[in-house]
Order: sequence, then C-alpha cells, then structure tokens
Amino acid sequence: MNASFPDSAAAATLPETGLPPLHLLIAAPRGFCAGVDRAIEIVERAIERYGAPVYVRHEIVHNRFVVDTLKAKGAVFVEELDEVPDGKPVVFSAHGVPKVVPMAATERGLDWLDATCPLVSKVHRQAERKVEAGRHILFVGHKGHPEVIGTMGQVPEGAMTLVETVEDVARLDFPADQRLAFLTQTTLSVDDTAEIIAALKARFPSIVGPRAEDICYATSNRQAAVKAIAPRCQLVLVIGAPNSSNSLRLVEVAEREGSKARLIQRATEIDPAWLEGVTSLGLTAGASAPEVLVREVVAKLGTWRQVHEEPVTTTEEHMVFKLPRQLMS
Ligand code: 0JX
Ligand code: SF4
Repeated sequence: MNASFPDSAAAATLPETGLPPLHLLIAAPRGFCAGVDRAIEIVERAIERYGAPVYVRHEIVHNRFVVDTLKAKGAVFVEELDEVPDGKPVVFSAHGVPKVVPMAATERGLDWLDATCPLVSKVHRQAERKVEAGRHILFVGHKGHPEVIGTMGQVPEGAMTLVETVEDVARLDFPADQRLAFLTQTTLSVDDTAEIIAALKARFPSIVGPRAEDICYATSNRQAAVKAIAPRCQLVLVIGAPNSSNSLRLVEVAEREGSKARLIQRATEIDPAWLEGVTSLGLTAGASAPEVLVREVVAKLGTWRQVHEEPVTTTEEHMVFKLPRQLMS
C-alpha cells in the first residue's frame, strides 16, 4: 500500500474491483504546526501538574479528534471563563484571547496558562504598539473568528477596524491626515491578503504595516504545498474542521488551482462516489489536524483502490516554540 511512485505496479488494474489504481499526492508540509504542538503540550502538562480536570477556554485547536483525545485525558472545554469553577486551572486556546480574559482570570485568582501561539501574540504586541504610537489599525481578518476577537481585544474599542475584502477597503472612510497601520490574522489566504494589502496601500499611501504580512510560516507553507499538488489532481482532500480558518484556505487554494476540493474531518466522511473517475488524488491537512488522521484516510482509500503514494515536499519545517515559563520547571 505504501509503494512509492513511479512504480511499475501503478499501471496495473486491481483485479478484484476493476478500478484503476489511485495516484495519491500527499502535500508536505501539512498538519500540525509548532503553535499547535505547543498548545496541546501545554494542556497535557497542565493535566500532569494540576491533575484533572484542567479547563480549556475554547477548543485548544479547531480539531474534534484533538479535543476528544484531551477530554479523555482530563481536559474540560468551555467557551467562556465564567464557566470555569473557582480554584480550577484554565488554559487559553492557541488562537489567543482578548486582554480582559487573563485579567478576569487573575482577578478571580485562577491559575491560568496561555497557549496562544507566539506568532499570534506577536501580532497582539504590534497592535498595542501601533495604537500607542497614535495609529488607527486596519485589521485584515475574518469576522467572528476567535483570533480576530482576541487581537481586536488587545486595544481599546474603536482603535481597530476589521477589513475582510478588497471591497471593504473601497468603503473605508478616513480623513487624509489619519495615521493608519495594518495588521493581519495569521491564517489567511496568502493571495487574497496580498490583494487586500495592495488595495490598502493604494488607497492610503502612508499606511504602515509589517514587512511581510502577519500570515504565519505554517499557513503559507501549507498553501504553497497545496499549490504544488493541486494542478496535478482531479480532487484534493483537506483534513480539517469547518471552523478551522487555515484548513478552509487550503480548500480554496486547491480549487483556484483548478482541482475539486473537499474538506473532511475524518476518513468516514469520504463518499466513495467522489472518487469515480479520479486517478490522481491530492491529500493535505490543516495545521490543527494530526498525522494519524492522514494515515486513517490513506488506509480508507486503500480499502477501495490500490494506492500509490507520492509525497510532494515544498519545504522543510523546523520551528519549535518554548513552553510558558510556569511549565518549564
Ligand atoms: O481557525 P484557525 O486556522 O485559526 O485555527 P486552527 O485550525 O485551530 O489551527 C491551529 C491554530 C492556529 C492559530 O493561529
Ligand atoms: Fe501559530 Fe501559525 Fe500554527 Fe496558528 S497556524 S498556531 S499562527 S504557527
């Protein structure tokens, strides 16, 4: 099942099914990023240190399998801090939280651990700095996403305006002398964001922003890897959750490269009818999807077709983030 491509057996037709073999292009990098590894480790270490239950505000990362695995180890997931009982430890999710959340936890005397990805925290600090420097921030992101709520919650209300599209840029109305800065969510489409930033710079030539946008290395690497496989695929499967921004972007990227694409959470969601006429299939996973789910999908495909895997690696990742100080000792 794990034969590499090209392989003389690849041309053979499965005698039992009469179906042609499936050439499976597996994108790399895919799956867990350094921020997700760190966030999960924070919850696991917190359970070891404090004992169960350890509360987690919001899904630690947007993946049901990860959440269920941590639940089985003693994590309890809630949406708001006021659902955490007095005296119990709480972890904030990788997506970050508004400033008022750790403040409220401290006021209540709760032990809290911040699993916000350091790359999200970096945007938080930038937001504070720009506002301190007297600039209004145009924040490029998706309304309602927890990272957007967390980043907007770093500055006083009204100090930041959300921009979701190029059309939103055209609708902005600021005086010519308004000092502006832009920042972005970390898990956006690289291509869409470049267009939005170009529109911002065209409309407000003196706007300041980061040298590169704030899209993180993991998001851009996973999109580049999908770009490399999608033109060779009739269908790309993306393992990820419907509320996972970076996973949804991978589906869009594959579609823009001319492939069909489907977001799936588990192998059981694959409809065999999707594979009719498909001889070249792509597979990737969002930053919150564990590799075990990739192997589960490959195994499932192998029950229907002879599968020939071709890993397509566009870059290597070696990023590791330190744990919070409280967990180091
Ligand atoms: O919805 P997102 O892509 O921001 O989050 P997810 O799927 O949990 O991915 C890992 C956490 C990313 C934070 O930036
Ligand atoms: Fe951090 Fe990027 Fe991973 Fe989000 S996707 S947790 S910003 S490394």
